Amino acid sequence: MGFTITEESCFNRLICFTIHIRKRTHRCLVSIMTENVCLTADKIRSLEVQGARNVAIAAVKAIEAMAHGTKAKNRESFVKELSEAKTVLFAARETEPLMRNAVKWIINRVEDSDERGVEALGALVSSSSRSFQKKLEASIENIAEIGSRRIRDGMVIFTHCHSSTSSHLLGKAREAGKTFEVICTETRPALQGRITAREMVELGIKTTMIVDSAARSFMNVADMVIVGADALTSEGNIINKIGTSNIALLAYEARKPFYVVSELLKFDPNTLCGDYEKIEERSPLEVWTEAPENLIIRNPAFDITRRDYIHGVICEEGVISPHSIVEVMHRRYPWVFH
Ligand code: RUB
Repeated sequence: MGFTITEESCFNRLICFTIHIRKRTHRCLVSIMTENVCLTADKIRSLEVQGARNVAIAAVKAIEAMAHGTKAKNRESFVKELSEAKTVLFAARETEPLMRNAVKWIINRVEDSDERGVEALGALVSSSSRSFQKKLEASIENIAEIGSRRIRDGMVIFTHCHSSTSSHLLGKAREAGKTFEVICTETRPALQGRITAREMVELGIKTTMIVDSAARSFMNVADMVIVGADALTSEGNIINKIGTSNIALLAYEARKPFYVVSELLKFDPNTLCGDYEKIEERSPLEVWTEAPENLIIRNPAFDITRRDYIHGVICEEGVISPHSIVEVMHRRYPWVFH
């Protein structure tokens, strides 16, 4: 099921180390700023930067900083630097297509340009990174605007983990003067539910936090479930924090609508070619630091919720059926398929 965190960080360190060695051998070929990329990758891996959107933004900012401080002497070495940064960032977390799409988009713009000068290419990376961030900003506003219309006074909204997109939507509904309550899970093992709980309380929303295993007991009092997403697949399934699929089943059993709020760029085009989205498996130490020897602990970070349990995907195109994701992607972001 992919790397454990220990193997994964070793893998990342190995890449950074390889870059470092190459840097010493071919002085000036690789910029010192690549270390900044390694630092960002570390923050992403350790969850200091958490949630698909924040991960993608941190990655494009790291690429931008690298391009800004590049010591590359020509186009070829600049492109090579970008490609090395991409490898380091992609390895930081496996289940993050938004980050992959964002970085690929920037690199494609460089590769497609006729510019030869490193300075001009650096400027192109900067403008691309900023324009990507602006697009993300516009998307989250759009999603919040659309999604908040589904929230009515007196509703109880159930949510899981921490999604900046869901929180923004709930904040928007609150801003519109709607009165509703939130139930959030604590989200073992990394407890991201506490981030959601804090945000909701700060927004003045009546909030109840429950342990993950209490989800079924509280589903009956909920009116609607809203969760974020890390990945959207070609079959219309969604991948989000471990436990999301259990909650979707509970919502189905209790006949409560289950909505996913997500930028469309979380779509993984490789799923169309038959690949499965990889599910990151994290360190067992996140689950139990002093576990008995020989105990096997599994700690997958995400799970797959089948489209059959998803009422709708609230995205920048509106509230869409999970079945139509590929079609909408073709229309809105054709470059993802290239
Ligand atoms: C976070 C998580 C979030 C999605 C969407 O997991 O599963 O629901 O990433 O977040 P982790 P956003 O804490 O392991 O990164 O809406 O902010 O993109």
